[in-house]
Amino acid sequence: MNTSLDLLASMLPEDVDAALIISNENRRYFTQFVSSLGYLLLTREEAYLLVDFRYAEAAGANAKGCVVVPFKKLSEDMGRIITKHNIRSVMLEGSAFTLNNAAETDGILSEYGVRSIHSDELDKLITKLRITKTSTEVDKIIKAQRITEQALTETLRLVREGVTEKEIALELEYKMRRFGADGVSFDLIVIAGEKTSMPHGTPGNNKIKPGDFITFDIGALYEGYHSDMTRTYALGYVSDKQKRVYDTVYRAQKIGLDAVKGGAVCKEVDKTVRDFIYQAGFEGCFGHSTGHGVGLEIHEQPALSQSSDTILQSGMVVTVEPGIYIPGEFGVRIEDMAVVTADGCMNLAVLPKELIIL
Ligand SMILES: [Mn+2]
Repeated sequence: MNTSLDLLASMLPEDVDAALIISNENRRYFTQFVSSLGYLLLTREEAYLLVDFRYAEAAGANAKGCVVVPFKKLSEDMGRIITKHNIRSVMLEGSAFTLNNAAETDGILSEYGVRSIHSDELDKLITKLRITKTSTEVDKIIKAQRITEQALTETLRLVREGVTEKEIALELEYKMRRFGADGVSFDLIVIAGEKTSMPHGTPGNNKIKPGDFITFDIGALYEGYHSDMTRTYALGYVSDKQKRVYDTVYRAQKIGLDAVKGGAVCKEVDKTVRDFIYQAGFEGCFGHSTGHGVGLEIHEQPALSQSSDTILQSGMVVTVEPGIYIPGEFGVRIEDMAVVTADGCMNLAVLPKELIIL
């Protein structure tokens, strides 16, 4: 087994013999192998990756730390492992099993007299590992971020009156792939004008016009790792109100980054940012969390939310992304990703955040 699998095996509760992991992200996290289907069965002695014919050859060559078992009939191949290791109880990855998956798996396990445990306990153990990143993981996130910034920088040259949100979003996605991305981290958000008051608006065919804010909430995917960044630009000119809102978000975002450090409580970071925005006169205009973890998933632990008691530790990667949204008028959000260190954080974004009027 490799380090992460060994660690997880050592964390299994005493009365549990094995863990069954089926989510694509977690199979990838533990074995480095990418597939759209597979079963990672972890015992204290050995880890097995069961895959079907489509992945048998590639898994045999590339999966790390586990024995690859190509299966024809899942119940028989899983049964052999259960018998070999005398498995009596298996913890399921609660968040990944649908009701149908669980019923099928329970059927197989019960054939062999194995108790299946449905809970979020295994998910919590895995989160404990994934919540802090290794330097290899951080390097991939940084690479994804650099690609995002390079693509945005080049795409900004095309932003002018009359260009549509969809055209810009398409160009960005193309450039990300040109610069080495494996894909986008999520459907890119490029929205302009009144639509910027919708935090997760989708690009449309409306044309950009002078006086618009244009919000880019974008990220590239690199070797499974995501990046996440938001910048808000203006075209032509801005009103005093736009300027005031931008300046408030800009300062709130800086306050948020200053609050991110090892030992800080997530909800306290959120409160610091939220209080600043509310006291500046924008209570009710910031309805989402201050930030979230980023890694193999675009939104993962920890959450910089009003309810999270999680304590930040070195190696966590979080976004800081306050915004102010005024329905019918406009919105502004600024977002960076940062790696938590013992006494602060290292910002992974290098693009400027001062208001830029294109
Ligand atoms: Mn984000």
